[in-house]
Amino acid sequence: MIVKVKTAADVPSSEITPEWAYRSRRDFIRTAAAGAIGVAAARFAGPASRLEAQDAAALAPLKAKPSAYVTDPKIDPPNKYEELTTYNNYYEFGTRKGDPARNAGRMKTKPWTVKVDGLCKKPGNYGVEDLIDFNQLEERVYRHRCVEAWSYVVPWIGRSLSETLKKLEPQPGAKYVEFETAVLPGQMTDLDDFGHLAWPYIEGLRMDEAMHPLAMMVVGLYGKVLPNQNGAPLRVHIPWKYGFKSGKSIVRIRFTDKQPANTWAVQTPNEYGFYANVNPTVDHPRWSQARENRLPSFFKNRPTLMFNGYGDQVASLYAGMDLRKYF
Ligand SMILES: Nc1nc2c(c(=O)[nH]1)N[C@H]1C(S)=C(S)[C@@H](COP(=O)(O)O)O[C@H]1N2
Ligand SMILES: [Mo]
Repeated sequence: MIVKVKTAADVPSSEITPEWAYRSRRDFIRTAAAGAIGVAAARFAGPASRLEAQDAAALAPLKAKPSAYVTDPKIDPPNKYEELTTYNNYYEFGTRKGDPARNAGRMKTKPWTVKVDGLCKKPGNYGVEDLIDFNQLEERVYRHRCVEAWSYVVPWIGRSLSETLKKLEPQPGAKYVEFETAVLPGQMTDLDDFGHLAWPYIEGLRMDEAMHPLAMMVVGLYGKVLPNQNGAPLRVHIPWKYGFKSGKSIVRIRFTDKQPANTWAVQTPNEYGFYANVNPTVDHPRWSQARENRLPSFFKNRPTLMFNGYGDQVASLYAGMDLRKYF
């Protein structure tokens, strides 16, 4: 079969789009081409043969109640599904923003086991549906702010993380909770390609942060099961913190009395910390955090909000702390 892929010269100027949209579309075309000529691609191009996007149409619908956790649609309308699922950070599947969408299709998320251990009364191995009640799901629209200064607005489906943690009965000595995320050789395409991060990806929260009602355990997006590139089958989202605090595809929850060694802070301690609260007054050593670009724009078209706009709810968690120090 011959696939005609448009070249730049074929594209009328009316179709000129922002770089990221263009790139994700090009990624899509490449994926489609790899599928159509899969046999030939596998024979001639090693890396191309592993490209495998997930079929979004096949994702099961999820029922969720509306909730009070919403953004003002005039100021923060939800981003399009396509934007949220083709511009991602999930380094286990590659470091370019289009890589996770292109590569994560092979990840098997059923069955899935989450190991629970450490300072709690209910350690053990849990399935996703043991950890979160699928009859009680809520839709929550949250702003998501990456430390890289891009942001988008996401209609997640899930529950407060506290609901899950309460079931596990943390002991009084548990001061922190650590999340370990999946490492799946043969299913994740870039475990070897990226020499900088030591897998597994680890993140953590202080227990009072984790129990805050805004902290969310997420299983869905836009009325459907989470796409793999967004962290299926379950991930957390902590909307007042930089995105790297929100680990994807969680396989272990560990309660501990010591501050977890989170991956990015271990990797680059002069650039990333444990708390990582969104803060426009504390710049990254290599860029300003004063403004952000709300996708699909690539202009820094918005001021960054303290605690990503959730300060009224969460600032009291940090009373007495020097927020400039605990970035
Ligand atoms: N396992 C894992 N979790 C991860 C990451 C990652 O690379 N691996 N990236 C983090 C970063 S930097 C961000 S901004 C968010 C991105 O989530 P999204 O792609 O759903 O927007 O996931 C976070 N969780
Ligand atoms: Mo991020």
